Amino acid sequence: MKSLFTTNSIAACALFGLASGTFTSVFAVETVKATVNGMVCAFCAQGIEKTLLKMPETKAVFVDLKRKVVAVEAKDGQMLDGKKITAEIKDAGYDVVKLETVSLTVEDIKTQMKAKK
Ligand SMILES: [Cu+2]
Repeated sequence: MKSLFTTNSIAACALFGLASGTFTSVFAVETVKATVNGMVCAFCAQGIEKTLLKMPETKAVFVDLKRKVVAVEAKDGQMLDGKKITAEIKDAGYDVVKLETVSLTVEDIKTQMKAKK
C-alpha cells in the first residue's frame, strides 16, 4: 500500500476517501461557489478547472464561462479553504469577486445553470 503513494498526506486522503465512500450520507455536501472575472474562453475555464482539481480535497469542479461561475465540491468529510481557492484562481491570473459556500453538489449547480438558460 505504502509504495502506491508519494507522500503520507496523499495516502491519508486516499484512505479516508475509501473509508468514507461507504457511508457518504453522513457528511453534508460542501461546495464553494465563486464568481470569477477574467475568464474569456474555454481554455481559461479549462485551466481553472485543472488547477482546482489538483487540490487533494477537491471532488469535482464546474466552470460556467458565461455566468463567470466556478464551483468546487469537497470530497466527503473534507473542508474547502475559500482563501486557498481564491489564491489558486488569482495565481492562475483571474479575479475572484465573490465567494460563497453552498450545500449543493457540482451536479446540482450544473442543473441549476442549465435550467436558468
Ligand atoms: Cu482563455
